[in-house]
Amino acid sequence: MTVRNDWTLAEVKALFALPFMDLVFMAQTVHRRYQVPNTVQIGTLLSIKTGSCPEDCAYCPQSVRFHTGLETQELLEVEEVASSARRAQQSGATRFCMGAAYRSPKPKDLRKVLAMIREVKSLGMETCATLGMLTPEQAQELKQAGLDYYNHNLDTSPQYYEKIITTRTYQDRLDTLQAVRDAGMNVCCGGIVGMGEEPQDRAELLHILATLPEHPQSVPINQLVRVAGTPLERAPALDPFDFVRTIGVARIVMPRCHVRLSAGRSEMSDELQALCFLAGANSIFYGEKLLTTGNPDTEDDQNLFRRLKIVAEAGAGLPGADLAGAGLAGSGLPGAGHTAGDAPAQMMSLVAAVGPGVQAAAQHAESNAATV
Ligand code: SAM
Ligand code: DTB
Ligand code: SF4
Repeated sequence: MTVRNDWTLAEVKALFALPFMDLVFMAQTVHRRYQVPNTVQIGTLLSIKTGSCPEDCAYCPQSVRFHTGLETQELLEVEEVASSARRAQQSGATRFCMGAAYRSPKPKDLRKVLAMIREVKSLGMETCATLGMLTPEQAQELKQAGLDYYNHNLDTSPQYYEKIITTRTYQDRLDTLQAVRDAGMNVCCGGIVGMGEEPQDRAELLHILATLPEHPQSVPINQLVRVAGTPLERAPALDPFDFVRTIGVARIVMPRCHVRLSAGRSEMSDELQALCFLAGANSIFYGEKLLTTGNPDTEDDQNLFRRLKIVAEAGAGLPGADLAGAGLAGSGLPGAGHTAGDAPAQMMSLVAAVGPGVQAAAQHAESNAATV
């Protein structure tokens, strides 16, 4: 099945303008064509360097410019990171993501991070890092050390971006994404919603992501965590249905990617999270902390997965994949080790049966495109 990366902005806006039920129905139908239903990828996050960041991202508790009362932490030692990854693996994680509050990594720090990546990789885990801007050479070094994914978000539309961050440009971000792609790493790139942006900004962000030379393999959709002391601490709350719409449109325009229901889950009800999964989210961070802010209790996530009969996805095709199903037993998360490509046949025929309805809705969306 071919995947489009020639979406027009009018088409993306038309998807946002669909009646909520039509959008969710279409998103779930696309989801069942391209993804394994009822399966969610589980990642674990560790902040390897916390706070004192020179950048001025208005949402971020780690900027040195805002007084958020955050306890800062220099770059951790390699052994501390390795033992944290081992603990995460014992509780079932197959992917380990290391986040650092850098504008871009300095050579000495990068050397240490490369050693961390080699250690985590040697455990047989998938590796992911987010370290700020990269040069092409740094991206190559990370790839050689065994980094599977690099997270670098566009955050919002180019126009709204200028109201949120002044210390680096949108083009800087696109250049880093290019360097990551050129080095052969998987791209993890998404944004934040609920920063006071307009619906148009959310459509533009998804349009840019869906028309990159290659779709990102992971697309985190973060709901702003409003941290006291940051300029966005009083941003108006987003209508939860608009959050779900953002997930749904991401699923439709980037059907093969993992859409991650990322920051903000602590403030969401189980029912809202279920709607996000229905709209095509199939990845979460598991563990009681994100980088510096809270995430749901692991017990709550285990219960949610059980109640929805969602299973944890194995690290498809990567070393350790065979262990993932068994390992997840330790986490308490149901883990059948499902991988893409084993969707039951009856599910596919259900999709075939609803196909014409989706095509009609798509045509409806396209004919609306001129008017929105
Ligand atoms: N410093 C690096 C960078 O900015 O690329 C890596 C770490 S940074 C904390 C990673 C991402 O976390 C940001 O791009 C942003 O999308 C997200 N993030 C930061 N603070 C957030 C908040 N308060 N709510 C939601 N997402 C947030
Ligand atoms: C992403 O898009 N979301 C994660 C991850 N990339 C590194 C981080 C969210 C951070 C939320 C605020 C905090 O905990 O500091
Ligand atoms: Fe620094 Fe990243 Fe936070 Fe921006 S988002 S202030 S670059 S840690």
